[in-house]
Amino acid sequence: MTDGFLTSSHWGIGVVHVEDGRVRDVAAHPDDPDPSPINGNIAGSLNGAARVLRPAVRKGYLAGGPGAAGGARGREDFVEVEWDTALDLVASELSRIRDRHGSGAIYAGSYGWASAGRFHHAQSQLKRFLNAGGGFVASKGNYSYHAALVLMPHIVGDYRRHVKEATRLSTLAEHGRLVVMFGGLPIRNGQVSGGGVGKHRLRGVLEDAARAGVRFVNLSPLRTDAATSLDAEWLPPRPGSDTALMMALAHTLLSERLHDRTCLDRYTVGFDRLADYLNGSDGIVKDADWAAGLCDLPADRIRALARDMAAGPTLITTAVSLQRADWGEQPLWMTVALAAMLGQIGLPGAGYGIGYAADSSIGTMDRAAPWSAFPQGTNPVADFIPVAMISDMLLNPGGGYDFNGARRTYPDIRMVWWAGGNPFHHHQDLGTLARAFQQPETVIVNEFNWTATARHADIVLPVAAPQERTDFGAGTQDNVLVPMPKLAEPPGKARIEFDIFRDLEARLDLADGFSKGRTVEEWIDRLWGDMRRKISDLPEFDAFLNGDPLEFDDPDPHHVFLSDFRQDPEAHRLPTPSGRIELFSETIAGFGYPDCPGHPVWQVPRDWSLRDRYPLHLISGQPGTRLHSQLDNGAYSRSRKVKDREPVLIHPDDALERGIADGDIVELFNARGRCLAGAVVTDDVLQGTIFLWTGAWYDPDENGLCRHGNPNVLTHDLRTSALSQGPAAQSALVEAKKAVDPPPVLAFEPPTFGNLP
Ligand SMILES: Nc1nc2c(c(=O)[nH]1)N[C@H]1C(S)=C(S)[C@@H](COP(=O)(O)OP(=O)(O)OC[C@H]3O[C@@H](n4cnc5c(=O)[nH]c(N)nc54)[C@H](O)[C@@H]3O)O[C@H]1N2
Ligand SMILES: Nc1nc2c(c(=O)[nH]1)N[C@H]1C(S)=C(S)[C@@H](COP(=O)(O)OP(=O)(O)OC[C@H]3O[C@@H](n4cnc5c(=O)[nH]c(N)nc54)[C@H](O)[C@@H]3O)O[C@H]1N2
Ligand SMILES: [Mo]
Repeated sequence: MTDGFLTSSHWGIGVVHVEDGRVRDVAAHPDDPDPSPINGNIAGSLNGAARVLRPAVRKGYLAGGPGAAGGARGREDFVEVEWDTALDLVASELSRIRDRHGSGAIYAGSYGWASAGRFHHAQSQLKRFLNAGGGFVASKGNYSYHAALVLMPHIVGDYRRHVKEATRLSTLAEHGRLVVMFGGLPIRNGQVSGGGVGKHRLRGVLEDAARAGVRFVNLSPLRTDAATSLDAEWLPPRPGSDTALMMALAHTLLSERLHDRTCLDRYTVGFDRLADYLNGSDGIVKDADWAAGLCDLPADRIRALARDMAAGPTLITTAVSLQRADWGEQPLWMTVALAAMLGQIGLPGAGYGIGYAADSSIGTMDRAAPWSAFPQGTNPVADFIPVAMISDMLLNPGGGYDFNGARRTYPDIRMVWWAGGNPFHHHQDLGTLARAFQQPETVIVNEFNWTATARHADIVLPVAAPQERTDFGAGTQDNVLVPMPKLAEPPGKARIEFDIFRDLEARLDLADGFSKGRTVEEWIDRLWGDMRRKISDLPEFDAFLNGDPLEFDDPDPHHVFLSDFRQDPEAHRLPTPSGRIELFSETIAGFGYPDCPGHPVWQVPRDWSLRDRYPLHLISGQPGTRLHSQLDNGAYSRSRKVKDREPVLIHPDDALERGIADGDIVELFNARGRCLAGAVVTDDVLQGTIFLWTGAWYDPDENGLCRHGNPNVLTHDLRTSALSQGPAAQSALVEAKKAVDPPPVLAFEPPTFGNLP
């Protein structure tokens, strides 16, 4: 038995120290071989000044009622109110909107990671509640790997299957030889797994491979994207140039006859179309000399790498960051094409994988059984938007757009309701989002902290945090069930979301469609009971809640992606139109999108035309010190800030040229926006590229300058392509200078509260 109470987070199991009824400290679980220090944020954030303690309504909304806000959202004071007042407002507004405009005028795509815990999952609570009363406009896809979700079914098969069935990295030690990593395999990101992780295995399994003699090549603008212990060779391409680099590798294989023609014939269609393109069907031969000018790597080194890749087992890994960029489908398609040319797809320790290290479970673990979840019900509204089209939707009601072969129309949204996400951290071009958020008549946000999203709401409902409610945790692709006993009371007037929706259900006369008349305890018993019927030897919930995590066997520890297809491509046809890997897709060609034709193509990222004015490529990678924006006001995240600002990594030459010294507060800017950040001068980052981690709480002054360092004031809100309409955050160019008279950061303070006159 562990000494202390357990909790579960997306970054692992924590052992909680409670004192005077408050969470004081969360330590690592002793059985975790590589625990995450992100636990160090929990106590400070839950007890911080930014905690939402009472329901609050924007002053102008309370006085004037619903309507477009004309700039007041995000600027006006709030008035704290009683729960009855807040819930009456929500209930009457929901009824008004539904009566007048229908449920298709409510947007509750509500994207976000929320917290671990199978029952209290924020989006499930909100969506089940809205489904019980008529539904809502949903969102499709995610900010993580949206282009992959749309592209991969056309060319190989469901991307979620790629994730679940990724070739186990443990096969590298025995069968591997070379790992070529586009975007590296950052251990920093492998701290996290959706829904939770019992044990962090990524570092261990890669180190096993290195010890067995496997070589790693880190093709990434950040040296530390490969763990030091892997002793990887660092070949940093210019960000956004990977498609060209991959094409040059492919061209070398082709021109030196190092490609596997037998495998291409057996497992793929359309290679000849791609080969013609590589050979210059558009007038440009995609050879190493051509690519060298785009990716800034020596042509000879590109050729040598291609020969090395063809000389024996090679695993190509591509980070999903590469597809969160202009034309993000292309590096994915070229990854598949390169691996197909090497002829090793379906072999252990070889082939390709997309998204390794983006989640600690990918290629390291799978779950033994489907864990129970709070059912969301069915949504009577069929309408949706691709998730990253939120600003466009709000600004263009009735407007048209392309998506995956369809011509669609934006809904006319009157109400936005968010729970468990932070669009004012996660969405691109926050200046435009702030304008878009003025359009709806009502914005409701459930939060436990005063994030920028809560500040842009009309009605803010304060909710309990994971340690303030009873639940059980389990990662979607992990094999551990974790007790999550309630360890503290929610502070102030904060409440459990289920209870909030139950009260609303009563006000709206929804005939128990949300709660089915059950309490939290009754629901959890039911979900647990469902699992006990499927998994033998599962204890009673009460015994489990006071005990250790329950670990199950890994169902398939040596799995190899597409090994069945390799053995028999007829018996195991892929779910593509041809049943094979499509290096040319008739379907995609038929859509007629100039920015995503029928085979992989090289296109110049949009911001590159601005290089003269904004010469630095901004990469906004996932932060090592937190999960996105979650608990950014906690101790560990704050300990890494530079003079209270989010750290930005800048190469010594770039710093020198601009008179910037390590520890300076700098201003990053382009035509879209400006933010402050704290300079960390380091040659771990490629010259010409700067790294500003995502997730610093957006802290705009009156002129839209973010005082704290959220990169999304600088990113563009143009999507990957008309095919998938995925977010393209990694394609922004910026300039940097030393900041003059930087104002203090106010992000972690609560907003100003006033009284109604
Ligand atoms: N520039 C740039 N932008 C990016 C990215 C990038 O690489 N670069 N990455 C993108 C990616 S991959 C992602 S996944 C997104 C992540 O974007 P989000 O998932 O929106 O980010 P989080 O910070 O995890 O937001 C979760 C919010 O839910 C709240 N929360 C937690 N638990 C609960 C709960 O029980 N109830 C309620 N009501 N709220 C809760 C937290 O306080 C937090 O504010 O960001 C995207 N944005
Ligand atoms: N600690 C922590 N871990 C996380 C998260 C978190 O917030 N915190 N978020 C989780 C989530 S939701 C997701 S989706 C995953 C995301 O996983 P990823 O998308 O893989 O994560 P990133 O950190 O954005 O990118 C990984 C690396 O790709 C490199 N890179 C960026 N652009 C380019 C490019 O154009 N070319 C090349 N060759 N390399 C490039 C950068 O050097 C960057 O460090 O991470 C997950 N893991
Ligand atoms: Mo993500």
